[in-house]
Amino acid sequence: MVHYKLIYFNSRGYAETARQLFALAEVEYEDIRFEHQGPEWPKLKPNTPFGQVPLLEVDGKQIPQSLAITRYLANKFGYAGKSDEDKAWADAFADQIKDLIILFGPYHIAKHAGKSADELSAILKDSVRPGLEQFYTIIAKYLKQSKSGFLLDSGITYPDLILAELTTIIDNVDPIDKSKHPELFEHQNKVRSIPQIKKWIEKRPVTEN
Ligand code: GSH
Repeated sequence: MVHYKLIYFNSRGYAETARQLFALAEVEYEDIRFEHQGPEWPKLKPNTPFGQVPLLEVDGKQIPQSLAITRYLANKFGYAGKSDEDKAWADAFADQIKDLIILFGPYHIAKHAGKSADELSAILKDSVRPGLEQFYTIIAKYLKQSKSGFLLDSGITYPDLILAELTTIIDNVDPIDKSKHPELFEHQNKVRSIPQIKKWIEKRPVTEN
């Protein structure tokens, strides 16, 4: 049996989609977590390929970068898309969502720098929300026309997991207008009510992000 070890800080962050893929496929793995400021990270960092986590170990062989890890697991477990074209579209959705995460960069930097609530709201309003609205409109269009209720007609793929987790996080930071974008919530509920995902969400360690 393949031995998987997923190494990350004690948060959902960049490792959560990989964890959800293990849950969805009901594949066992070691969910190794440590605190950001703890003693483990400075020792591990020089022994990681890119000096960052998450890191996946497959029978001791290292794979870095969250999207590479996610795609690898999605391919292994059957959640990368059925045809080559579906795979390309799944990757395109994942990349589109990654662009959205980049959009939140200035907000995260300001938050970590301890900026006031007013300053954070101004950043959200001026530099995040316009891009966010554009993203919601595009994604909602694909969800509306999907035959499966997931991003692809052929059923769930790994970007559905990324999207559902992200809309949950964003909704906590900057509430999404439910009447304007009902598809995003329908999608989120659809993903989160898959029995394996529901079970994982109920049992996963509670962390801030
Ligand atoms: N593009 C990378 C990915 O998607 O895996 C980003 C990974 C990343 O930013 N990791 C952060 C990290 O390892 C934690 S969220 N920080 C510690 C450090 O750089 O020393």
